Amino acid sequence: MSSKKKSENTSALTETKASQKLNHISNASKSRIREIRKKAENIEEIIAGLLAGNNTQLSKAITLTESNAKKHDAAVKKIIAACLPHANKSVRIGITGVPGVGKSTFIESFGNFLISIGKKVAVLAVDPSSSVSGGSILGDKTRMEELVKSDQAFIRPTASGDSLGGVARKTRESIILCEAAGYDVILIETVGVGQSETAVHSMTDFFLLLKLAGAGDELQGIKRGIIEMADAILINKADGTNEKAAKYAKAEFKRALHLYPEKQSKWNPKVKLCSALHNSGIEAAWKMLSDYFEQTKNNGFFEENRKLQNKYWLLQSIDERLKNEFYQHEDIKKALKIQLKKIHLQETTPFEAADYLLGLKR
Ligand SMILES: Nc1nc2c(ncn2[C@@H]2O[C@H](COP(=O)(O)OP(=O)(O)OP(=O)(O)O)[C@@H](O)[C@H]2O)c(=O)[nH]1
Ligand SMILES: [Mg+2]
Repeated sequence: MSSKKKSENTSALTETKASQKLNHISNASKSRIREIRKKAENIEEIIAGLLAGNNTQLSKAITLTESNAKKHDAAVKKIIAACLPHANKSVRIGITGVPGVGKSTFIESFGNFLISIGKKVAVLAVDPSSSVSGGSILGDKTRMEELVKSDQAFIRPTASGDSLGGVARKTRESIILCEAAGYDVILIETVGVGQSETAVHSMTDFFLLLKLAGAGDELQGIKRGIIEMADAILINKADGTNEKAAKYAKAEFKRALHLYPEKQSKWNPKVKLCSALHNSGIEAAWKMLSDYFEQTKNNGFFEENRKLQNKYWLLQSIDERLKNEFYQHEDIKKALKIQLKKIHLQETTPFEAADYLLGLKR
């Protein structure tokens, strides 16, 4: 008895207490360590899976890059860094055209053709309107029935975001991830009515404009600048009773394209017919694209253009970051509200207010 009592009072007891205390601390940190390890394992798993061409892991990686949460920053950097050495080995094709021209139908037909010749096809999108509506340009996967089912295809709806810049950045990162996952043809869709074409043009090697016969440019909502960016105009729905009008439109566009200055790529933009619905002109479209890639890889433009695009995206990223850091700062948010009110009351000028806001310590 006494010996037990004695032992309870010895340093051994103190030690037990101490170790209990330590245990308590180490339990908390243990779970923290476990959490960190789990996250690290998850990231490793995502990277390994993605590089092995696993679509589920690719999706997870894209979801992480699309997240605006600061806590994902480190993971995203790690994933991108792991993917970069495996990226760049693809052709990136921008596809634009007004709603209803047949973009989704074309991507289904073209994508399936590409898979039939052994390619892996990723479909991404840039759609600024979906950032507002929360909707998605590729919501109509019903038009891509076959492609959706193929394990050689990866279809990702447009990223949502609060600005075109944000959405475009996410799409650019997705391109890198898709390439690292082994996708060798990247199709990037956008609706041909706004600023998003410029963004898509600046992240692709080839810019394809889908058009309809018989509708004027005003009617199709296509801006002159978009025609200037196009490496090819594909007149879709050249089938049935529409075929004659399509042939006529082709001649018209060919004439019109002569009026544009020579492209830096030295490529002469082509005008072709196709019927996405009936799979005609699809193989010819790929042949034309292959010719383009061959020509621009031989004359150095392909490589040069990607470098230029990277420089452009560096500046874009800085712009984007600076703007976000500014507008998301709590003090700025409050001060901006006050300055807007002051402008309304004509108590300050926009320039004065801007000077003041930009001069605030953040
Ligand atoms: N006749 C004919 N109809 C086509 C062709 N391609 C597409 N269509 C039809 O045109 C309609 C619109 O096609 P989509 O592929 O959804 O067009 P979209 O450009 O993706 O449209 P948005 O997603 O709204 O921008 C559908 O009813 C298609 O079946 C074609 O080559 N010929
Ligand atoms: Mg569509």
